Amino acid sequence: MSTTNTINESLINSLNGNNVKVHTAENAIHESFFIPKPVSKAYFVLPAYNEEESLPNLLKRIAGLPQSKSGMVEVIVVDDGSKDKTADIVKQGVNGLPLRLISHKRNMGLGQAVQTGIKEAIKLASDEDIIVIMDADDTHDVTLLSKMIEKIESGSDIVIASRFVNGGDDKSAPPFRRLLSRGASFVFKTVLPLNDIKDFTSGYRAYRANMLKRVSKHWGERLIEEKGFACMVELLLKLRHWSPEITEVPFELRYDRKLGSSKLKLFRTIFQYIKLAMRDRLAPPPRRL
Ligand SMILES: Nc1nc2c(ncn2[C@@H]2O[C@H](COP(=O)(O)OP(=O)(O)O)[C@@H](O)[C@H]2O)c(=O)[nH]1
Ligand SMILES: [Mg+2]
Repeated sequence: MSTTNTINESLINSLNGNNVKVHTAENAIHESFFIPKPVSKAYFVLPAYNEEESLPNLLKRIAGLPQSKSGMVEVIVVDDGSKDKTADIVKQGVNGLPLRLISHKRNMGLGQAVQTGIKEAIKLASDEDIIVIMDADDTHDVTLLSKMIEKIESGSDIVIASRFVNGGDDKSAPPFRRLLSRGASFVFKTVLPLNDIKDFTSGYRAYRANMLKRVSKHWGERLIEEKGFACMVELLLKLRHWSPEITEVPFELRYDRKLGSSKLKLFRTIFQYIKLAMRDRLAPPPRRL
C-alpha cells in the first residue's frame, strides 16, 4: 500500500471516528473506498431483455420513491436486443424520472448488458454516489434503496439484497430456482474465501461508485467475461480482491409479480458456475496497477 493511500485512509477513518477496516479476503488489495459524505445520487442499472410486461410497473415504482421525487435517482436501462417493446417503453419515459436507454443491436447476454450498464453509470456517477444493479422483471423491492444508501453512508462498499439472511426469503420462486440459488451460494461459500456472504447469486446489489470505478479501471473490458447469469457472481469475485466492506440486507423476492418468463437457462447456468469457481481458484490474484 502506498504512503499516500495510508494517509488518506487514516484521515478518512479519523474523520469518521472509525477504526481502520479489517478485511478477510485472501490476497486482498487493501483499499478503503469509504467517503465521509452523504450519497447524492443513486443510479439504477436495469439489464432488460424482452421485459415489456414488467418494465412499466418497475419504472413506476422507482418514480414513486422519495429519493426520485427529490431528484437523486437516475435510471439506465440496457436493452439487450429485445424483440418486444422494451426500448419503446423507455423512450416514452416516465414523468419526473430521468431515464437513459442504451441499446445493444443484438442480444449479447446478461453479462454484456451489465458491463454496458456499469460503464455508463461510472461515467455519470461521482465517487460518493451509488450504483444499483437489479432485475428489470419487477421482482425486486425498490424501497430497499433507503437501507442500501444508509449502509453505504456508514461504510459498506457493496450492499447485497439477500434472500438468505434473517428476514429475507425466496418462497415465491419455483422450487428448482430456489435450489439453484441455494446450491450455488453454498458451493461458493464453501470453496471461496468470502465466508460471511449468504447470497452469492442475488441480482440485486448496490455498489459504491468509486469502488466500481477503481476496479473497472483495472479490469477494463474484462470486468465481466461471463455472458450469462454467472456474471453476478463473477463481479463479486473480482471485486473481492479490493477487499470491499460487504453487507447483506434482507430481501423478499417477489417472483409472484413476474409477468414475463424467466430467462435463466438452468443447466447452462450450473455449468457456468462450476467453470467460474474453477477459473477463480486457478487464476492468480490481480496485481494493482
Ligand atoms: N441484457 C440481458 N438481460 C437479460 C438477458 N437475459 C435475462 N436478462 C435480464 O436479466 C434479469 C434476470 O432475468 P430474469 O428472467 O429476471 O431471471 P430470474 O428472475 O432469475 O428468473 C432480467 O432483468 C432480464 O431482463 C439477456 O440475454 N440480456
Ligand atoms: Mg428476475
